[in-house]
Amino acid sequence: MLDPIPAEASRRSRRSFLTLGLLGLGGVGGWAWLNSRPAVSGVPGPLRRVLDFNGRLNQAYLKETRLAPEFARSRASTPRVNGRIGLAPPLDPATWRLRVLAYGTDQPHEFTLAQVMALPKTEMITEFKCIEGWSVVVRWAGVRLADFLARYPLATRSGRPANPLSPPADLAPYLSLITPDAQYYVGLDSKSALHPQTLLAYEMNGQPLSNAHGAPLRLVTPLKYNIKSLKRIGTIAFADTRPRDYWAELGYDWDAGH
Ligand SMILES: Nc1nc2c(c(=O)[nH]1)N[C@H]1C(S)=C(S)[C@@H](COP(=O)(O)O)O[C@H]1N2
Ligand SMILES: [Mo]
Repeated sequence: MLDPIPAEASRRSRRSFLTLGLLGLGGVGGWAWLNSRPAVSGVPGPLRRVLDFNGRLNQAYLKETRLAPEFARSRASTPRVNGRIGLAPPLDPATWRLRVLAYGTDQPHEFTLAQVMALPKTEMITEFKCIEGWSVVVRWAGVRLADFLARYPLATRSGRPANPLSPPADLAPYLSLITPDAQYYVGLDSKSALHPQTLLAYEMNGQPLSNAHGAPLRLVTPLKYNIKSLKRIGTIAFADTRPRDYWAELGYDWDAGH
């Protein structure tokens, strides 16, 4: 392993300070506020009930976690294109599928973009931070990974909807994301994967994602450096041990939190 990047140390103290402030915001009020974000209507009743149930569980969970700060819409701008690993092959959105391998069985399930977009839409305006030292506020829209895994229960051995309170033996401890060509790959712990600000994003600043920014679907997780926000998702899989991670293999912190 290489030494930790020097900038990491100075961010630590700022992080504990922010955490204190956000604990106050991040409780039930934070959840209610997050839930008041625009969501698509027309979600079938039973599905909405599953998601509401999941939301109530998340509410309890959120008391013990933190939210990344959100910003005014006027602060949002478009980040530079950074990192093109895994984006080289041409991609036809019409034939693209999100492949998800069910935990425990590795049985593949395929989803069209329309199926993903049929789930409740979540918007967030968060800071997008690169380990190179720049950061930009971006308005993202997509589907919470937690909502996806509540509707399509592929992250648990039992086949029950995944939520942060799922018994540890039932819920996969790790999740892996891989580009269709397998050139870029990222590992996430389940707590981060099910965090309410972890999105399967399909819009940046009100526009469909461009190819260079990760069309048709990318991850966004504002609690982590951007190295975890994989563009152009091909496959999601689950694992019992830390999955391979492109930048961790080059010496960066596997968690990459900030
Ligand atoms: N597939 C893929 N995703 C990726 C990368 C990459 O090289 N390939 N780079 C990461 C890094 S380091 C950054 S800073 C962001 C940049 O996202 P953007 O191009 O949308 O600004 O994407 C992340 N996701
Ligand atoms: Mo980055």
